[in-house]
Amino acid sequence: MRKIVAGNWKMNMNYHEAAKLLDEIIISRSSKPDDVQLIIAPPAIYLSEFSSALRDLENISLAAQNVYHSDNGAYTGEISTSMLSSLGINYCIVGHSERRTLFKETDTDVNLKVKSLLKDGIQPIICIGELLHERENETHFQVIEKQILAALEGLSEAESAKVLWAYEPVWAIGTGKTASAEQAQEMHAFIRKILSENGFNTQTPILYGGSCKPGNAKEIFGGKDVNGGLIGGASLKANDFLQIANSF
Ligand code: 3PY
Repeated sequence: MRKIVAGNWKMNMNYHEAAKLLDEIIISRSSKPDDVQLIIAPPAIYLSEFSSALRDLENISLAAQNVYHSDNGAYTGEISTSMLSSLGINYCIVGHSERRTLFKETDTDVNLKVKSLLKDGIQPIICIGELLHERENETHFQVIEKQILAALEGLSEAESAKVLWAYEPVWAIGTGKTASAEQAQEMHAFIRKILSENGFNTQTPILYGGSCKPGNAKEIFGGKDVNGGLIGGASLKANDFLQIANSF
């Protein structure tokens, strides 16, 4: 299974800071073997230039952090999947908990975005995760099952093979709390079970996200169903991000 470490830069860094960080990552990875695929998700405004900078590098790809599902039209401020595809963007994060919570993105929105991305040849990184009270009242497995099935509604097994998953317990995002390696592995195995029971592809990467950092990445990535990470804050420092990428 492919190992993937993705950096979700969120809405951080001005252009100069972002370009410097990308350069540091490129310099350090250009001499590395191709064993771990890095994905960088910068703010959308930097995608065009970064995609030119990364053109010849196979082990670093770009992801958008969000997209709108319609092809074009009067949707002020939005970006379409075909626009991303025309820049050669390979991945797009969908359904991050910050989008679900702050921007009221629903499971239906996630499903529409996934379909639109696949139509334009972009691999969605679908974020799923339970809230703190859902873990505490032990409904976390039901929540995750519902999110998976809603995201893949109407998709074939072949289409589901193009999807990457990111399990991001919401209580571990921006809180400094991390799921234990056992909790992460347990949920990742559950995700594969749900995919299998519903006739979807089970061989797609499942990343862990939520306060993953150099100090805990190795332990978390040790889980047999954990294929890498979607990294928030720690992806904003080249050393931390690269250390995480070396944690397999
Ligand atoms: C985090 O680790 O904080 C994330 O939200 C990664 O997407």
